[in-house]
Amino acid sequence: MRNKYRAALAAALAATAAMTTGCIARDGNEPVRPAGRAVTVPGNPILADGEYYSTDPAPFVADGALWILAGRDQAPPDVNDFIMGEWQLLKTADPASGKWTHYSDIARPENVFAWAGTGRAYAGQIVPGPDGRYYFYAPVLEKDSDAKDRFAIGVAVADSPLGPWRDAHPAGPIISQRVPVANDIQNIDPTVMIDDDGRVYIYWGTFGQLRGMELARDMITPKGPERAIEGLTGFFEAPWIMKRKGTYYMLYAGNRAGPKSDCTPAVYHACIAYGTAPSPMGPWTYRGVALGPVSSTTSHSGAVQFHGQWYLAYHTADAKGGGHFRRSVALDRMEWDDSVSPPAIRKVVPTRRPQPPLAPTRNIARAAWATASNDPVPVQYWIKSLNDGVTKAAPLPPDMWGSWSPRNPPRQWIEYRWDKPVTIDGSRIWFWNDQPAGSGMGVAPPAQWHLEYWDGAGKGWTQVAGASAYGTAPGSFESVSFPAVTTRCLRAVMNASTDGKGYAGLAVQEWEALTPGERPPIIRERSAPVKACQ
Ligand code: FUB
Repeated sequence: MRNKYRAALAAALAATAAMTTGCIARDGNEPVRPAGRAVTVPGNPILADGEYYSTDPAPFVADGALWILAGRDQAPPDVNDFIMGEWQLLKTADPASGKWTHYSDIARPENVFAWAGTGRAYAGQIVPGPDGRYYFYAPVLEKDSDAKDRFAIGVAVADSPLGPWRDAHPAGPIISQRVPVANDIQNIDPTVMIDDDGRVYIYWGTFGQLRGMELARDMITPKGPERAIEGLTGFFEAPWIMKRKGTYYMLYAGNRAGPKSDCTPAVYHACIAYGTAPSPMGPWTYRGVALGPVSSTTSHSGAVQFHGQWYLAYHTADAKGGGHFRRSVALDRMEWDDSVSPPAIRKVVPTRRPQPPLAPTRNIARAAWATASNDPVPVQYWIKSLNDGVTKAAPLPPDMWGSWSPRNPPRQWIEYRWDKPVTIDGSRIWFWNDQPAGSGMGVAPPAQWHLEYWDGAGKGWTQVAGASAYGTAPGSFESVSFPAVTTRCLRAVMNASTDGKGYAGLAVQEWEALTPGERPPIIRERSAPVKACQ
């Protein structure tokens, strides 16, 4: 009886330890595996309530189920940093059922690798090995290293995706700035493929640098040589290797940006692009875009075939309280166009769980086409964020319209155009700054601003009459009201801050145009510009 009680107590303590510290093997005992919690989800993101953010998905199939390895974003809402202490798993027997099991904290860098520090549990991948075990390729920070960049890739092994994960190469990372050869890149985002002939290949990299190398068949030992992979246009990071019908495919986060780019309008954002090759080491040919930019600045994907259907797992900022550093995993179907050679990936259509109806509003900006005096807007900014309805405590440049350039002019304007005349009697604007008022450099609040509308009766651009004060404080909405005007085009004209020697740039996170009464919101995703007022 006493022994039974002891055993139960030991099991309970072990289970608590596993839930709080990740899954650790205990010599001679049954492995302790984290308990999952069932979640039923009506759509993307999979975990949406903001309790757990999940990021950098890497899907795989094991034990008849579809699994997704994910990191965990833990940054507070106003912190722009990858604070990521652990990895987690999501598992489903059928993605269409919406029934998932969520295993949090399946591993932490410092628990698996004696040579790793805490945090920075970046994008890894679990690969079922030929020996029936699972291999986990994990980018972590080395605790003690004289390398300029301490990111390194370790390999862990386990009998189950749930662990316990043990370092498969306790001597240290298999890839770093020091091993197997010296390199000067950031060694993260590993992706691994076992080819049909049993040979194993690993690819990794970020900031435009992609490397590839053969591993020994033990899934662990670098065989080399380490090669720079070329030909994947706009490669930024997040490679994902796979093979279908004899062709090698590389999905990746691409950031070739510009108003005419097929990838992304803003350089901070990314699309998921892909290329193909006839052999694991190339030559690689760029083929197009598999997924357009998502709501988070980073994009990271993995594809998998499960019960005959291909799926793309990716992350977004769409969960409750989500953001660029509070991302959440989504899963959608991925289809192939087999009428071309090599078969092409059809652009994935992202889906979302049903959203609550938006509250009635006076703001009609979301139905307008936005343009600006500095068109084409510099690629770090995004004109469409002016009227996307989103303001953030710690925005990144593509969360705003901006005008900063090495030589800023004294005046800029932003403009809304509607298809038909609208009646407006107020406006709210949210300025952003990194320099104080009166500065002649960086981005500062405007010295003054005012609203002008297009007078179709012949006066052209006309300042609104009888406006209340135009506030210029950054970081919250400044409101202005005026007797109603009816127009098709509205401008906010801003005089740049100056120190008498130069002019600062200007930036606006959100700009609203208000009608006299509330109405159901009209949101238009416009792909073509609305005609100018003239
Ligand atoms: O999550 C940290 C980093 O953000 C990943 O390693 C990149 O791929 C990007 O998603």
